[in-house]
Amino acid sequence: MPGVAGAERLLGEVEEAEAALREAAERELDGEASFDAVIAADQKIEPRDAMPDAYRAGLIRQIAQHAHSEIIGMQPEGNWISRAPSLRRKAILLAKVQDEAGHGLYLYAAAETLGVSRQELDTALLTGKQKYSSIFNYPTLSWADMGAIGWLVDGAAIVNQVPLCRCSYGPYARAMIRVCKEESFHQRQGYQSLYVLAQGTPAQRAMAQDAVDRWWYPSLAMFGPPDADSTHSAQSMAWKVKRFSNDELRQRFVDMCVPQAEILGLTLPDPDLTWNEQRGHYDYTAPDFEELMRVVKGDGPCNRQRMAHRNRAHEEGAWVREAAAAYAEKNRKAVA
Ligand code: FAQ
Repeated sequence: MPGVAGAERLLGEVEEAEAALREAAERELDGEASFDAVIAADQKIEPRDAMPDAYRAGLIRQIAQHAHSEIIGMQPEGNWISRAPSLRRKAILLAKVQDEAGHGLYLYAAAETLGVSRQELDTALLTGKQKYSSIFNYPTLSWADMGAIGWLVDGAAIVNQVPLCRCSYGPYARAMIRVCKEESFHQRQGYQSLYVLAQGTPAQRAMAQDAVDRWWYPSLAMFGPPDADSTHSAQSMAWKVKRFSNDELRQRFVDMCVPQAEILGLTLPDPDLTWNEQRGHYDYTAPDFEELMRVVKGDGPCNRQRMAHRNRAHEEGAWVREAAAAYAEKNRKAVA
């Protein structure tokens, strides 16, 4: 498929990270290496290792937010499963949304290894104590949004997450390998879907362009505040959780999208997007970070709707959790 060279490169990076993880697991550090020595040696911290409280708390914050994003992120696309234009597109979208649920579950499991329970994490999401990504507070207005989300939102997600495959906490890094492989498929299906619309009737083309116009800046904002305003970056990079800054990753994403948009024959909604020979990167207009902060604080177009839906789904699922707990208890007694 045309236009996915950037995505191919990212998938290559995931495979290299996977090989590095295997290699790290085989190497042994002398005796009981301290936390700092493990980090300095680019080894992985595992659940039973000693770690500073702030490292543990910071990881719980990030992994939980990431898990919640995957779960809330099912809503904007789930909205279109019943209206997909063909059986094939419906099956693809169903599979994608199920993948997001799976990602949420691997990530909750990774967070649990840090000593927090699934119930605590659920409660933190449902009460708004913990956040989820700003991007899922925007509405999906047309079928073309499914293509734009796959291309831009999953595209931004993998640019941000491929470096996390090399993060210093073993369970998070391992979860990210699988997540990134699946996100890569998501990105391609979105791109392909948008490509078909862009080659279609004038109305389909206009719908594709409108979707790109609406999703571009929220996707740029996904990378977080500019480096100067990022509260966690410095510590997170010192601990090798984050490997690149918010602005570095945002730039990488812009550089990847411009040639892909050209192949689609669609424009990105930024008249100032120009190649800067000196920097070797595209110059671009930054997203509105005040809007990002408003959305993060709960005042985006769909925050209330997303939270109400999640709370309702949780209440309606109570009987499933009770049945699963009763079944587990029955099995436990049978074994005892
Ligand atoms: N939305 O100091 P920094 C996906 C908060 S998954 C909401 O720079 P950090 C898959 C941040 O938490 C998408 N909040 O923070 C999919 C902090 O607040 P706090 C999710 C944001 O952690 C696709 C404050 O601002 N991905 O898309 C956002 O160093 C399609 C200061 O920020 C991840 O979670 C935001 N955009 O860097 C599913 C990846 N940006 O907690 C369905 C893992 C910043 O102090 C369909 N996370 N904040 O109150 C990360 O890489 C990092 O946490 C960042 C933020 C880069 C998001």
